[in-house]
Amino acid sequence: MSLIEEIREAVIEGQANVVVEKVKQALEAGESADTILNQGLISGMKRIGELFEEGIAFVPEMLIAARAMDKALVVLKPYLTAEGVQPIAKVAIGTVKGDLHDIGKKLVSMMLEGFGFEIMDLGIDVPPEKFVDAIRNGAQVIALSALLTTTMPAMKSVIDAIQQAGLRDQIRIVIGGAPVTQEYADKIGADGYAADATSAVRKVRELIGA
Ligand code: B1M
Repeated sequence: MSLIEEIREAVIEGQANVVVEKVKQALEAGESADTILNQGLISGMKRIGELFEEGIAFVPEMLIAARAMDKALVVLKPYLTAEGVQPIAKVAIGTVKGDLHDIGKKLVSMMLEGFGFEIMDLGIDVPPEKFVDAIRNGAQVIALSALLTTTMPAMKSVIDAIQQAGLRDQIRIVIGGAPVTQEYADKIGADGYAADATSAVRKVRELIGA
C-alpha cells in the first residue's frame, strides 16, 4: 500500500495519530500537499460517507474520521497557504444555520487565506444576522457552505436577510458544498458557485476583479 493509500485508510478508521504521522512522512517523501489532501484525506472522507450511506458506518465513525482529517489539516496548512501576502479583500465565511459540517468550509478558508484574502471565520450553524453583521464590519465577500440538502435553503435566508438590511449591492456572495450546484446558486440569487476549495478561490477573485 502506498503512503497516500495508508493515509486514506487511516482517515476511514479515524486514527488521528496515524494520519498525522503518515501525512508528515508523505511530505518528507516529497508528495505534494494537493495529492495528500485530495487522494488521501478527502478520498478517505468520501469513503466514510459512502459507508455511512450503506449503513456500515455511523455518526461516531464520521466524527472520528473528521477529527483525524482536522488534525492532518493543521500539519498541511503551511503547505497550502502562503505567508506574508497582503490582504486582497475581507471574506466572511460560515456554514449555514442548522449545519455542523466544518471541514469543507475550513479548507475553503485556508485556500482563500493562502491566496491573500483576510478571513472572518464565523464558524458553523451560523444564523443569517451574523453574516449581515460581518458586512457591517467590513466583509466584501460572503462565502456560504452547506453539506446537507436540508440546510441549503438557509443559504437563501442569508441572501434574503442581506437584501432586507439594504446591503445586497455592496457584497458579493459565493456558495458551495457537496449538494450545492450552479443551478441552485442562480435560483437563490447568489453571485457565484464553486465546487471545491480551489475553484472557490478562482470564483472569489473573479467576483471582486482581483
Ligand atoms: Co455528515 N453528512 N451528517 N457528518 N457527513 C454528509 C454530508 C452526508 C453526505 C453523508 C452521507 O449520507 N453520505 C450526509 C448528507 C446527506 C444529504 O443531505 N444529502 C450527512 C448526514 C446525513 C449527516 C447527519 C444528518 C447524520 C445524522 O445525524 N443522522 C448529521 C447532520 C448534522 C448537522 O449538520 N446538523 C451529520 C453529522 C456529521 C458529523 C458531525 C458526524 C461529521 C462532521 C464533523 C465536522 O465537520 N467537524 C460528518 C461528516 C464528517 C460527514 C462526511 C462523511 C464528510 C464531510 C467532509 O468533511 N468531507 C459527509 C460525506 C461526504 O461528504 N461525502 C457527510 C470532506 C470535505 C473536505 O469535503 O465538506 O464536501 P466537503 O467540502 C468540499 C466541497 O464540498 C467544497 O469544497 C470542499 C473542499 O473540496 N465546499 C465549498 C464546501 N463548502 C464550500 C463553500 C464554497 C465553495 C466550496 O464557497 C463558499
